[in-house]
Amino acid sequence: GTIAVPVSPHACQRRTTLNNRNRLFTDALNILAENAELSENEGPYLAFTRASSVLKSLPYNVTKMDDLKGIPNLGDHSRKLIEEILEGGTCNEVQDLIQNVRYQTLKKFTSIFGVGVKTADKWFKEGLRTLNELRASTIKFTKQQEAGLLYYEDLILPVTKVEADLIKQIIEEAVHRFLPSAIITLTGGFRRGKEYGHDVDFLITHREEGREEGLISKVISWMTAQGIILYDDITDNSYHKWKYKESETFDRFAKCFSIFKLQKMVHNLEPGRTCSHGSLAANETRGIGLAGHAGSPRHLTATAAKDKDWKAVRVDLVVAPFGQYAYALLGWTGSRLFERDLRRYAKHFGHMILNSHSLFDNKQNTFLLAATEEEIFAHLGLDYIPPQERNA
Ligand code: DCP
Ligand code: MG
Repeated sequence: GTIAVPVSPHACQRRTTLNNRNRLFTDALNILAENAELSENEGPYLAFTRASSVLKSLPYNVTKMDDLKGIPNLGDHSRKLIEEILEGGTCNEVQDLIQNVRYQTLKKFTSIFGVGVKTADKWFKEGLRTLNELRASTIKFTKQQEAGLLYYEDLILPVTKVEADLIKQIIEEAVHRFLPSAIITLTGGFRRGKEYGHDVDFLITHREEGREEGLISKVISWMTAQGIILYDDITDNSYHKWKYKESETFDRFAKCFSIFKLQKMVHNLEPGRTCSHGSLAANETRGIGLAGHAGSPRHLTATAAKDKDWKAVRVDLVVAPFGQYAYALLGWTGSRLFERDLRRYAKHFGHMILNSHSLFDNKQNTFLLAATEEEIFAHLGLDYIPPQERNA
């Protein structure tokens, strides 16, 4: 008979492509994970996320409980869910959740740029249920939330790979104006081969370390003058203030969370908005008018926003010094669980601290340098996993 290769309990030791053969189960588990996250139950959130992830990595469709023999990361709750779906096609707990008003409302509120679980929960407890109720309320929004509400309808649309590549060209043009040989890399889900994303993530560096300093504000200023930027929030590099032993969720690179104003291409019009509706020419005329007034979209009403010729897209720009580039690239490529398990693996099996800046070896009391992702995996004693197989 064949020798079964054991499935690792660590996402960073599994090859997970986008070809998920167990979507029926992973979709259900993701809903339970999401609900746990919205209730700030970290334990169940991780358990359901890990259960979903291990099923994504399997090279076969699960058709019977026996197919799960020896598969790690599946607790009683997750196994019960799989069994119920195998028997009847659905899971009651998931069906109930989808109908649950708290789940629906928190999911909607946290889909607003700048709104986290705590804020969403607070608004829910105050009796708020819809975006229009939020908009009509006396809530004091942050600048980020204001932008999130203003561009909400665009920002919930998936961003396509074509749009991501277009944004890359725009950023390249802007960056190269100030730093001609800067390197711009598409990271996040698109680097893992995804066709759609919720945003577009970029990493910027330059071979001569130090040349990248101050770049981000120049680039954003120039693009703002071009009318390309609808919102920006720049954070300066604060790595020098960091004690590397602090475990932090966020890195300390110079970065900008932004919203781009992306001109729609004619072939990019959504279905239903064809020439036969007779409004294409009118739209385009109006579109050109709008594009010329970069400052005014903030005051667009929901009605005026419907026929515009541009789309608001969330873009994250991160600038890394060249010596930290490989770590930044690994840290920003994801997936989130892959990153989490890389760090956990480094800590428990290598006695090392991994983050998006560096790898510190506690045994040798030294930083391990790396010019490529391959070298980082080697430092960790892991087989190299390419981005397309990090979709854990
Ligand atoms: N990241 C992380 N931990 C976080 C946030 C981000 O490790 N708390 C890393 C891994 C992500 C990458 O940054 O893959 C980009 O974050 P996104 O939220 O944009 O995630 P993706 O690009 O993977 O998904 P999406 O397609 O939804 O944008
Ligand atoms: Mg992304």
